[in-house]
Amino acid sequence: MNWTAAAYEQYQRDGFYIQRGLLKTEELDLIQGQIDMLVQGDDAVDGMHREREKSGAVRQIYAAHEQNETFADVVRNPSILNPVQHIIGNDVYIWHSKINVKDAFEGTVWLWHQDYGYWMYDGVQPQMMSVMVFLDQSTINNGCLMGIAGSHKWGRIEHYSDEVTTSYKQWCVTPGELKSRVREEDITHLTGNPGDVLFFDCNLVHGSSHNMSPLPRKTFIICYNSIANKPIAVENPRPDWVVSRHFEVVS
Ligand SMILES: O=C(O)CCC(=O)C(=O)O
Repeated sequence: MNWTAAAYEQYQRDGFYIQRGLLKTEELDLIQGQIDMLVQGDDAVDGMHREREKSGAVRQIYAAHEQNETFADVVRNPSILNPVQHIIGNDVYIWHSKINVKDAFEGTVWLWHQDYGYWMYDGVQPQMMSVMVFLDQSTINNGCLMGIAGSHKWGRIEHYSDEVTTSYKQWCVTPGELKSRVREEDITHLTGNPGDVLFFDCNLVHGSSHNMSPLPRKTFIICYNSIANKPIAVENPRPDWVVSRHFEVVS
C-alpha cells in the first residue's frame, strides 16, 4: 500500500498521518492472539522489558520485535517500512518498540511531550519517527493519542522531568511552553480502528489521557532511526531495550 502525494503532504503539514486499515485481519488476529501471553510474561524468561502502572498492571512491553516472530514481522511490513524510509530518506533500524497496553480503567496518562525531548539525550539527531499500530479501537474515552497539528515544526521545545504523575518518569513539555503555543483547535484526537496505523514525527507534541473506559487501548509503537544516525557516546547511556544497539537495517 503506497502513500499518495496528498498523504505525504498531510504528514509534512501536520506531523502525522493515519493509514486506515493497513493491517489485514489475519495479521491483526495473529498479533492479538499473542498479547495476553506477552502481558503475563516474565522479563527474566522472555528477554522483553515491562514497565508497570502504580497498580501493578503492565503499562508497556519493550522489545517484542526482538523476541517474538509476529512482532518481528510487523516492523518489516512493507506498507509501514516504505513510507518510513521515504520520510527519513535512508535505510532505518529499530530504535525501540513497545506495546502500550493502557488497560480498561487502569491505563494512565502520557503527558504532552516530543519523543525527541527524550531521545536528544541519547546522542542522536532528529532523523527518527514513530509508527503506532492500533490493536484495539482507539477512542476519546479510552485515551487515544492526541497530537498538536504542526507542532513538529517548532523544533525541540523545553521539557522537564515529571516523576510523580505516573509510575514512569516522563519528560514533558513545560506548562509555560504549552500555554504560549498550544491552541485548542490544533489538538487532534487520533482515533481509529484496529489495523489503522499512525505515522508521526519525532518532534510532534503528543500525549494521551487516562483510560476512563471499559475498553482497553492497546497499541504497538515502533520507533525507527536512520542507519546514519547511530547514537554517539553520552554521559548516561540508557539500556538496550530503549536505545537499541542492534544496528541492523530493517528490510
Ligand atoms: O501510548 C500513548 O498514548 C502515548 C505513548 C507515548 O507517547 C510514548 O510511548 O512515547
